[in-house]
Amino acid sequence: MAEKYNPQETEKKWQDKWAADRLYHASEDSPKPKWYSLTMFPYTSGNLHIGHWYAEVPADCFARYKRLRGFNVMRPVGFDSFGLPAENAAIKHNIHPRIWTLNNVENMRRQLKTIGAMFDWDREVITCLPEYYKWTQWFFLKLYEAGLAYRAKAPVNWCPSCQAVLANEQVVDGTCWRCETPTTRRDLEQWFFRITNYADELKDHEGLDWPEKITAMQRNWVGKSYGAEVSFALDCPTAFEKEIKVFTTRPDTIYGVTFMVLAPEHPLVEKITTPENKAAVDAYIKKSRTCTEIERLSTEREKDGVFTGTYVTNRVNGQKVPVWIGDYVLQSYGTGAVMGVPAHDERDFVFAQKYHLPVITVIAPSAYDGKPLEVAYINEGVMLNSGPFNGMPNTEGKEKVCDYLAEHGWGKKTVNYKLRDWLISRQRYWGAPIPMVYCEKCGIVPVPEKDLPVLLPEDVEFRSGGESPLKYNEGFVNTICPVCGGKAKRETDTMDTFMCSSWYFLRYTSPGYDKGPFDPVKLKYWMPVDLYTGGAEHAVMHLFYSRFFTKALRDMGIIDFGEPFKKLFNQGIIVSNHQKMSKSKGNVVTPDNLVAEVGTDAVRAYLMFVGPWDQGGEWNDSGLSGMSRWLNRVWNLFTEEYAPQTASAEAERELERTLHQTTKKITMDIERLRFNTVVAALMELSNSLAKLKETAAISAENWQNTLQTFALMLAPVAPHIAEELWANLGMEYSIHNQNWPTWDEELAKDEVITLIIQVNGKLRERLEMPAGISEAEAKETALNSERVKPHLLGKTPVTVIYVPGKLVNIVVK
Ligand code: ANZ
Ligand code: ZN
Repeated sequence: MAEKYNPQETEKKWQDKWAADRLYHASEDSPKPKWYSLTMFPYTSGNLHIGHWYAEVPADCFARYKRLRGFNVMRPVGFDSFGLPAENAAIKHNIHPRIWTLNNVENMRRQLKTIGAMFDWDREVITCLPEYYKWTQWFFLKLYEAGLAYRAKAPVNWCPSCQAVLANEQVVDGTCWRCETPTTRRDLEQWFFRITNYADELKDHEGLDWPEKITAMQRNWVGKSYGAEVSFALDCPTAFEKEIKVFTTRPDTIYGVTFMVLAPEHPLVEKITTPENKAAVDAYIKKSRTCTEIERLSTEREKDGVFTGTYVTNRVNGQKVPVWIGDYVLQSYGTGAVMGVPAHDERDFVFAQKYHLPVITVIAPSAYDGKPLEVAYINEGVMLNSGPFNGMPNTEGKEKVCDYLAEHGWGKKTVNYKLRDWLISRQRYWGAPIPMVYCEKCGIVPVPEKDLPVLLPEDVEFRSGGESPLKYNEGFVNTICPVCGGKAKRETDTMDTFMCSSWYFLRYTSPGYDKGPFDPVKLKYWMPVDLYTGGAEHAVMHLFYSRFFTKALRDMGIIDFGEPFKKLFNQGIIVSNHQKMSKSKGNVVTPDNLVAEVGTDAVRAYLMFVGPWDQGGEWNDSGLSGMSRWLNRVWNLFTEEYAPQTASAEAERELERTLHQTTKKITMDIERLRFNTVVAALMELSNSLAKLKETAAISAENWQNTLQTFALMLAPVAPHIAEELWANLGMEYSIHNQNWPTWDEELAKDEVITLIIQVNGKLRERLEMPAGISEAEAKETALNSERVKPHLLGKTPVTVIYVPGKLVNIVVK
């Protein structure tokens, strides 16, 4: 009897050896083709949960497979470590964010090592360390030089009682998280990146192998709308402006306008509001200030507004229409003003019903009877009540109305994007300081590159209000102007942490490099990332910003490619009792405990087995024990003595076929990132081998080769036990440096037999079937055969007789 397998001991042994040998260190001077395998780096929350494992394990399996396929695989790891949680923890537990974060890094590093992944630890990056954020600041300077960074006023959440800026997360139901005072919005000078310059390019995913779901979300995020800007005549004694411009995607409905709505923040509101309406307008503006844009646009929210008292003229027909304000119109989109066409827009219809505004149908539904519409008609149709355009299909009308407006100077075709510039200023401590200085004489001055990094001071006082302590740190704020040497003040905002993660994958290519953010030669070798995996929740922000950075760098001539991630894949989530795991539900699975119980390989194999990787699956403790028992059976298969008798050609052929078939299946499934069926196929193979072993009809040499092939295919899934079994077979270290097995199509083919199908003894069909077909399969195929079915109609099969490899006889009454 072989000794029982001890996963914990074996796993530790190999992990130590792999680390000592730097087995997974990837260098650039390999003759093999490169493969950059990347998983979104974890945030330093402190603990690795099962979701992290689910992100890492199948990705590691694939990277290992690529390595066996002859690629020079680089799989780096690091920590996203700036951000609000560290600061909150600091305030709550009175611990410095740096200490809190670095403690977490240490714990998570230890936990990550238990995964037994092929991480190249020499490439670790930690975004909160000066050696890293120095280059984050460098990127800021580059974007500034390129005209892609600018300063402008933008609203922030403000608590009037704490007198402090609040992050979005700190506004709970419109109130301050600390004192529950309703928050307001306040304008502050902040830094933006001109990501909108890249709107069209970011919408385009040509040549990328990305999930359609994600590319669609990115296109929506860019939100390109074709339409027209139309000006309405304003004749108001208190405003010198003579027109108000709207943006519409439906110029074909211009004759159906019965009102106009301005965003409450629209600069004309104050000027055109008549004295009798002023109180109502002011109250409305005040109310809408407490809502976020998302709330304002929500379809569930009631659309309301107030009348300003002023009218504008629709120039195409001379109609006067009232000007309202309503907070479903956003100041930041289009022109901040909308022409209301209730007949053909759902929101406008609701608005018109509520305030008894007229509804004029200008696009006829088919077989329109001329009666008032019950709901907005938003589809295509023929134009009516539209002057010279009557009778024209509205699709054509869209173009024609634009031409008409342009001829008269009343409007023009335009394109609008939902995408906004990226606001990167954070009024926080735990982030990379923005490397800018304000000088009384010279104005805004960038910190010279040679003075980077602008270090975050250590000695700061945290204020519970949430405002950046940097503002009150005299030593930090007061500096000298790099241009004139006079007194100057530093920018006290820090950068959005999404900046740190927008380029970390570039840093991995040469993490120690100190002449720039990356060594251009190494970068050229590794980039782009061949397979990027991570959660679908990053569809827009992180994946979007990373693409922007890459494109901006390309346009600065620093790199020569424009897309960072060739292939993208999003894993699903692991649930427990059909619910997302959460502390409050008490259904959290802790990887550390599992590893202690059954070992890493079993957890790895189980995570891959629970379901297709992109769909996730249900965690089940007994499933995990099953996996652990399977690995034990594999152990026994290898280590319990094999005593061959005389080899049989038939058994050897069966073994050969099974091996080639399984190799083919596993290879193709790994290529599709379908790891659940890979594990299932390995299990099936081990069962077949166990049966064949009993027959003792396989030669000793052939048996040895078979075990080698099996170990190789097990290696990406369960790298430790595979390494141990490989060593036991007397093979050279390391299994992870070998070649993936190949298969032969011919040898993988099933042998074919001809089955005769009879009904009540009469020959009805001959069927070609694989030699190894089971009795149940043979009977089922026979009963369902098209030639046989007519003879079974209305009758019941009494017995079905199977003569293996020869015949199925169906007896019916
Ligand atoms: C008149 C009209 C008639 C409209 C009709 C639609 C249907 P997207 O596709 O999102 O670009 N709109 C324009 N600016 C707005 C703003 N700042 N806030 C809220 N809504 C705004 O939608 C553009 C449409 O949304 C525009 O076309 C305008 O309403 C409205 F039968 O103009 B439409
Ligand atoms: Zn100066």
